[in-house]
Amino acid sequence: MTEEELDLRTLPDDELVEQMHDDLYDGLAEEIDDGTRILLDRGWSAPEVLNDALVEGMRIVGIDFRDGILFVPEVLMAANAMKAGMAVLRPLLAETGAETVGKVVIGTVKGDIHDIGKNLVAMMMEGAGFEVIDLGINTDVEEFIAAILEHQPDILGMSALLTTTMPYMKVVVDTLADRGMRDDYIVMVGGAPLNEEFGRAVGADAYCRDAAVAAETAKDLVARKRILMSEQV
Ligand code: B1M
Repeated sequence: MTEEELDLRTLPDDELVEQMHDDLYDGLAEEIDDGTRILLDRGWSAPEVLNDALVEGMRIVGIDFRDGILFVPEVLMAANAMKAGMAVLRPLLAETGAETVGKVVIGTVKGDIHDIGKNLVAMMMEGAGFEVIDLGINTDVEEFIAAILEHQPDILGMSALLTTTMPYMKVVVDTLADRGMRDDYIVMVGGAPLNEEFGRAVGADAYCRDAAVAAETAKDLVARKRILMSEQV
């Protein structure tokens, strides 16, 4: 049977998920949209579809990109397919009906155009009840600071996917400190090449390994900040 003839609905869950990994690899946005909807119809939760079908598929793409089997145009198509699935999941991940628990300004740092992970974090934070101001990619320190001054968020979130761009997070934190603003905001960082130690080294309040942890950590840190502030009054 050719790709065109394959009816995704006839596949059992495990084969459908495998097929979605292949479709992501091949950058087939429409198929990813279909597969995502089918799994949801079968009772899968949005985070399950996200992690098992989409993020896992993207992990496989990443390995072959690293090993020189896939190149930028193919990875862009895979990213585009991933976004098609995320567009279906977005309202479900954001659907809590919770009151706004705080405000987040988030962006991918200067020199870096990776935004899939950052978008997921933004979505999960929205789902956790935050108002999210997303500055997009390639964000420099002045853009971060202008947004902070304009929106007065509880949290500044920065994402980086390249070892060459992750040090820029320290530039942002240091600039905040130089301008006497560092203690006014919670700083959260994340991205595949980062770790706890790096988070501490750049002076962030938290490093988060994934979007779910980021949303939980954000809620926790904002709640703690509110308690501290109420004790100071
Ligand atoms: Co790029 N790329 N890429 N790429 N790319 C990586 C990162 C790489 C590891 C691939 C590899 O070699 N294996 C490698 C970096 C190597 C390194 O730095 N040591 C790499 C490279 C080298 C490059 C280029 C330099 C390639 C080139 O041009 N020669 C170039 C860089 C351009 C630039 O930024 N200036 C480049 C370009 C691209 C594309 C444009 C083709 C595309 C991006 C499309 C897009 O984002 N719109 C792309 C992609 C897709 C990838 C991989 C394959 C996948 C990244 C991804 O989306 N992962 C990636 C390989 C990999 O990481 N396995 C790779 C899925 C996503 C859900 O995970 O982003 O980690 P992630 O986000 C997670 C967590 O990290 C965390 O939560 C997210 C969700 O759970 N998280 C946070 C992220 N941000 C957070 C913030 C938080 C908290 C948690 O708080 C605020």
